[in-house]
Amino acid sequence: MLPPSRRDFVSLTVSESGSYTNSKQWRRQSCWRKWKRLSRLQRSLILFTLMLLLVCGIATSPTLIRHWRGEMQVRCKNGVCSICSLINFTRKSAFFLSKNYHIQIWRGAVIEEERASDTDTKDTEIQDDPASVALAESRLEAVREAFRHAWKGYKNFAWGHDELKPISKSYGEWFGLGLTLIDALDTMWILGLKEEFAEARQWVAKELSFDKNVDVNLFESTIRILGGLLSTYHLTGDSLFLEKAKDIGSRLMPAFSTASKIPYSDVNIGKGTAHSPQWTSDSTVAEVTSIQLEFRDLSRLTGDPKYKLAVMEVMKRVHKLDGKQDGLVPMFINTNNGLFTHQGIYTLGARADSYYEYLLKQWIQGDKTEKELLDDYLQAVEGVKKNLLKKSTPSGLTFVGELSHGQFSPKMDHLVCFLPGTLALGAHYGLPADHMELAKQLIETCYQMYAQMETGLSPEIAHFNMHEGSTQDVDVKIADRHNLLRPETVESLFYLYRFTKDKKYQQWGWEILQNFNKYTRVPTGGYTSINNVCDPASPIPRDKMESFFLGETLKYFYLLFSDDPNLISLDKYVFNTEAHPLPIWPQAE
Ligand code: DMJ
Repeated sequence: MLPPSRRDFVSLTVSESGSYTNSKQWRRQSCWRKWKRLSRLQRSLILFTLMLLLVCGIATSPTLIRHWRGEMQVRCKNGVCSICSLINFTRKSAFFLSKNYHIQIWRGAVIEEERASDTDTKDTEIQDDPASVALAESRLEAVREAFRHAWKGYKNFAWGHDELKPISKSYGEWFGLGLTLIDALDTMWILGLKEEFAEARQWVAKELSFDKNVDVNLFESTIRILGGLLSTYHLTGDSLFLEKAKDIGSRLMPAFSTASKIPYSDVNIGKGTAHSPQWTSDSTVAEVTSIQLEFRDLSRLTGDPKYKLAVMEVMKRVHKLDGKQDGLVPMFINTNNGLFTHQGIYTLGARADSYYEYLLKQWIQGDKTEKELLDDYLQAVEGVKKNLLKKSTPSGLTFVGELSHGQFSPKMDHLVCFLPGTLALGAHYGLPADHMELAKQLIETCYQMYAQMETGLSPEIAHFNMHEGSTQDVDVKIADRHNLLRPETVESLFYLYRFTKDKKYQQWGWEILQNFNKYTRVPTGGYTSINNVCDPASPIPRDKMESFFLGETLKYFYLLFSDDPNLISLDKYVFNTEAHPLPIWPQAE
């Protein structure tokens, strides 16, 4: 074998007398003579064949096809940018062009300003060998196709209503505010589905009214409706969405009129009244602490501090409360006295999950200036490590269990699978490197929650085995076998892929998407949640497509399969807990 230095090139020797140039001229003349000797028919045939080859070559070039379809992307490598590899120019001029000539905004290929550090340059590299580009494009198209299929069902059977019931070809109403349509707006924008977006915008302009005598849940309507409208406004610059966001935002404010400043769970947006559920005066901790990104953004956009003040008061009070264990919070808080209730139970799943997510994300949104939020987040991660992390048998998967009055339970909700993504995001922002290591371990576990099921789809809740001799890591109780098309694992796969570029995360996501297509896709349009992930022969449809399937799950699939780090850059945007990207504030504010 040749030494490395001699392996990768061939040499060409040119004689001193210049005979190489002479022989080239001679060959050119002899070709011309041969050409002239051909009959007119022969020449026409050759020219026709060459033209045909040229046309076929252009038509099958993925780069040019994308160019014609308006999918221009600016690619930057070592300070040099190109649009579809056709034009080369510096990154600065790319930004200039984007501003002045409006080079693509569809497909969300938002062109970012030059970035500060050298290490960041690596992030802007795009894997652009033809095979990777073709694979990525086919997967992105598969997501667009899935969205169109879901949208077809929604449009035909549930247009303007909250949720599609794809099996009965009807709809379900929760707030009566077109929840799926609003949740899906920015997904359509990011996926480049122009026609669908235009139809939906028309509905928002003509039909959407918040002047309705209806009780809505503060948290759900904030993350899905307010969050969806705000992010669509940020992505499109269309003031229609800002006006609607202001309207719903101000109608939700009565929820904060409590003695404790801890908001009620329900608001009547027509009457301007708010209350707790009938059976309790408690609110859920995750709910009152996961509305902050949206209301803070609304204050920034309107210049009216009242929204931000209301939600930050909640954070201040929760920050000071007794009843936490190593930074972990209980699941309920009382709206009369502002104290935690049902103490002693700690989970990263339902009712507490997004409290942890929003500690980190508010700190990021505020450009890393709010120290209390960071302190609480760091303490909570330590609390998770100390109290809730264990390994399963036989594979040694790291999982996050629950604590109930000092007793550990190896129960993990699928909802907990937001955590690897959040930990990875924190590590990206300079938090301890072991957060990233933990993120990698946990995403493996979340993937296994899918891979170890007969359908390849995760149950709502998994119980991990810890006793010696167990032959499988995950047990699923009969009541926990359903799958609601939830996004958390895909969300975390997206973050892990963005930060590590490890292709296995895309591959895992691809398997999951195929299994959604296999077991939850309804032929007449839409996707349905199912009752039994353990039985491929009879997964049993539940006849409901949750709005977050379009708002979150498909959006995160798309972002996962995209190799463009500027497609909703994580240095510019922070996603709310319903996958609606909101801008990170510049330091000066
Ligand atoms: C979504 O509404 C949000 O992601 C929320 O934080 C948790 N539940 C659903 C998705 O599973």
